[in-house]
Amino acid sequence: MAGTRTFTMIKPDAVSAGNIGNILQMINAAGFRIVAMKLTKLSLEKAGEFYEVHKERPFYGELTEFMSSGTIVAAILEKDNAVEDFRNLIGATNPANAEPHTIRAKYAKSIGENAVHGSDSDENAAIEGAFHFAGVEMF
Ligand code: FUP
Repeated sequence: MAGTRTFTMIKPDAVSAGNIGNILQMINAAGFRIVAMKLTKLSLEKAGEFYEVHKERPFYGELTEFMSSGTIVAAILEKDNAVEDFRNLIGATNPANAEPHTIRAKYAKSIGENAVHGSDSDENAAIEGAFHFAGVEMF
């Protein structure tokens, strides 16, 4: 039976640090199947759209500038309980609070440059996946 889906981005800090391979290895080892994946780059405008929910937050400008500062890897992942299990795999938003075995504990630099994104609900996973991928790019 197919599992549920989540959406992730390997963020510009982790891509420029050469950690795409290490992070994908952790994702594979945790049992996620890759449904869609690409190397891409967000314009400032597109990053603003993606993070629209955070528009009023004080870190919005910094966040959208950072997310459009370099290439990212966007991917849709599938597994039973994908959203929650992936949030557990990536760890807390602030790497200082992330469990040691998590992606953010190993590869994030700070709360802002935190290596990976993971959707926070099934509904947002579908919206975020469709933001980056057409149906024919999902396998
Ligand atoms: P998360 O779901 O763990 O990615 O965290 P949030 O949705 O709360 O925040 C989205 C992104 O905003 C984070 F990945 C990094 C950035 N952020 C900051 O830069 N400062 C903050 O205080 C909180 C979040």
